[in-house]
Amino acid sequence: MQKTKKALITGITGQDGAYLAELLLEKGYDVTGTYRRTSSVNFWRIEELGIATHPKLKLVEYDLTDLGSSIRLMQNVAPDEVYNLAAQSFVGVSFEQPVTTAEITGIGPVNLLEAIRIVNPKIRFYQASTSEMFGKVQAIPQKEDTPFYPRSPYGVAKLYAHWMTVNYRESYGIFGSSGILFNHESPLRGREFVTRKITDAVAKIKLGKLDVLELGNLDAKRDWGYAKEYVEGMWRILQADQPGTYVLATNRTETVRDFVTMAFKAIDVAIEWQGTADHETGHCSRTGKVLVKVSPKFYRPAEVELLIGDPAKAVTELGWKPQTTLEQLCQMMVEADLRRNAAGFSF
Ligand code: NDP
Ligand code: GDR
Repeated sequence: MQKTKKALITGITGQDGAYLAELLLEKGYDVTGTYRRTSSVNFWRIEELGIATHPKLKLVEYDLTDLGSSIRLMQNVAPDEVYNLAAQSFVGVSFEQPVTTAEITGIGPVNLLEAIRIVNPKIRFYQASTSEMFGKVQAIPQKEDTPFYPRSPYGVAKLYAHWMTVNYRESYGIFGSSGILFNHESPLRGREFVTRKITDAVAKIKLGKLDVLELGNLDAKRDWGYAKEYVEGMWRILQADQPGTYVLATNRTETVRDFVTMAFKAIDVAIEWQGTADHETGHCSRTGKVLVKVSPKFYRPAEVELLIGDPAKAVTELGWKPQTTLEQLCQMMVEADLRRNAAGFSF
């Protein structure tokens, strides 16, 4: 009989952690998920997925910045696979808190790598790398061998963790793999990120709970996929025969403005755009009412203007393929936010 596999997921309270836990439980894994000690712990995502009290899911308190507890965690859980999803993951905040971001997002993963090296170098390790490492892009589309040029403290911190994963693979033979994941969204996305901010606002506008949606740079282009499919890619990355680096992306890019238009279309409102830069506004084509406004307070000190990823390596080597279109994803997010806002849900 095959032994039950044990997985450790850091950051189970986040979007990807919740979906990955759901996937691994479906696959029969014993899953340990870590959450941070805070004044009010937030399990809304795993509760919404209906897995919070699953008998094969164990939740443990842990902070990625603590080496000692990383070692004890590895000893106590004795996992076969570790998925490091924990991070200070919001690019905007990383400009205001660069040191904290470096400690959590950059050095944090090294605590886990050290713990693996000390406790059991056979443990497989997944690092959540990011398209933000490409930053000011050096090639279109971006692939595994495209040179990096991060444009935020978050991107720089992630690049350090990415190279440390490669370094532990080459120095100690640890099965350390990196997924360079492009933006992936879902109804479980945090409301600070632009897609969910938009779909939540569109739902509130529809329900008469908000007048105007204020956004920053509407020209930024992103390659947006569906988070549930991306966590499946993470799992495939750790099932490969050899450790490596893989891009997961859709190979389609759209502007923030396009996503706004798409989200309003999901509630049958056509948006007309007027003005430029700081003065651009989006109007309802039927009533003329201003529904979207640019507010420079959401601009970043340095911006990543264009991301589009080529997932060919993951498609060929892992059999991974994105399926959900951006229109379907956007519709799904707007519908979820309409349901939640109608029910007074506040996350
Ligand atoms: P979220 O921001 O939704 O989740 C981040 C998780 O990390 C949360 O559970 C958070 O806990 C936890 N965390 C933060 N700081 C610490 C710490 N010091 N110790 C332990 N845990 C901590 O991110 P996503 O789920 O969207 O992303 C998952 C990972 O993938 C992140 O590393 C992100 O940077 C990376 N990534 C994400 C992409 C995306 O498009 N979603 C694309 C590429 C990479 P708490 O709930 O307490 O804040
Ligand atoms: P990103 O995601 O920075 O790509 O990082 P985010 O959704 O925050 O921004 C995407 C683009 O939209 C522009 N934008 C705004 N962004 C936010 N949050 N709020 C606004 O009001 C707004 N207006 C315009 C941004 O300037 C940017 O260009 C996400 C995170 O999940 C990272 O952890 C992950 O590594 C990358 O995706 C890939």
